[in-house]
Amino acid sequence: MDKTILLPDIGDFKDVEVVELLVKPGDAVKAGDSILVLESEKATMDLPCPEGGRVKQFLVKVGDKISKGAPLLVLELGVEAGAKPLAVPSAAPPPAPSKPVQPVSPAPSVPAPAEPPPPLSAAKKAHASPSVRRFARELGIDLSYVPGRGPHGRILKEDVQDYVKRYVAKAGTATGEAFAFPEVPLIDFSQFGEIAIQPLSKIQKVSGRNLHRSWVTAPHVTQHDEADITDLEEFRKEMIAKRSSDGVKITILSFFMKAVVAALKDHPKFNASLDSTGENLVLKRYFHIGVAVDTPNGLVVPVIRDVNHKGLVDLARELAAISEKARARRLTPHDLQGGCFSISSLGGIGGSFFTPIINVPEVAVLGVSKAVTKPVWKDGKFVPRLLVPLSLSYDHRVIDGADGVRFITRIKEVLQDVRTMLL
Ligand code: CAO
Repeated sequence: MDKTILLPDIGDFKDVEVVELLVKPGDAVKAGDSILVLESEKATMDLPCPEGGRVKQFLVKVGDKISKGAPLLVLELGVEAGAKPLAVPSAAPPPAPSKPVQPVSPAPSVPAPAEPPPPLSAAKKAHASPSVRRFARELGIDLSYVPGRGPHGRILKEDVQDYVKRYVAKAGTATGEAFAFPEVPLIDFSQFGEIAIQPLSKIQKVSGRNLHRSWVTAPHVTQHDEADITDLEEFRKEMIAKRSSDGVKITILSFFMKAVVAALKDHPKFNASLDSTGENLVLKRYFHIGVAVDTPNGLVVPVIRDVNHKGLVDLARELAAISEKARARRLTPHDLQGGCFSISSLGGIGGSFFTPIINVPEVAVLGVSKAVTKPVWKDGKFVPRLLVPLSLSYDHRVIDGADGVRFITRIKEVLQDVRTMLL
């Protein structure tokens, strides 16, 4: 026998909005099960079904405004709750919500939640207070997706918040929770001992954001090698002695800049950036090299322009001037823009090999560590040679491993015999 369920007297309310249907045609319900949610200006309420049976047809839909006595649904009486749902005739009005509501919709590329949507009938098991339902609705969350951790599986506000947090973490990755960025735990370090809080400098905050962006957007590969700079150092010292009256000391870094330009000319893909679509390379015909400078306030990367047109002495002069300007915090935006490739030299400090981080949108960076004299097998015997460790990081989206090796080999070739710079 069929019975039409009407909206009972729910107090002093008229034109109350139907905001959610909690069951669908074919579902079996028992007396007291919530069948829909109403929302007035003052409150949100679940409406219980007065009798048990199987839902045959809804006579209202989400968005309808209804008052006492309005027909809500047709119920087939005498069907036990828990009975298998019937196939819904195609003529029946579509169940609502017919599609899971996407919890957040920042961009079309955001992947769907990793777990498959639960069956809609789970919605009626989504026990939650009206205030939690309203909270979920404000966020656009379908509660049937949210696991409840309250008594008897009731969904709490914290469950909805946790769900959103997990979704947002997951949204950044197509591979699901296992590879989502794990949250950094909040730890009160003072529980372990004395602490002091030191705010980061403005430069540290800005460079930290840039480094993080580079690290997570560009898949880095770092290729290491050593270049024999024994002859280069001899030549440099000779030049310094000859030009002592200039007051300019030719630095090793000037040679590295020239060697990098020679390699960029031979391998134009390294003097490029991906365009905003990620589908094209923007090849640059100019040669502006960024140099990482360590300042008391943090790391900055001023740019030396047109390195291809400048000699070693000019480069050394410009390098000294720009690093002094950086340390005096007098760099202008122009000084920091337009770089094609960066060099990070820690050679004056020490260490051997490291992973420099690409200054995105550039596609590669050269790290230089401290040159050390080592025994090298040459012409049938070991000879002492000055070897400088080189670490080339490149963006693997743009550069293949073979190109990476060719590029570092060309740099090495130039450093080992500066005459090849002219080739
Ligand atoms: N191997 C051995 N010695 C080296 C060397 C190398 N690779 N590079 C430099 N040196 C020597 C120099 O010849 C100089 O020695 P002398 O005074 O006896 O001639 C001494 O080390 C100091 O050099 P420097 O580092 O002051 O000068 P530079 O021209 O080589 O570098 C600059 C200039 C601005 C790059 C450097 O001062 C600097 O700030 N380096 C740090 C960059 C940095 O922090 N990078 C890390 C980025 S990731 O966090």
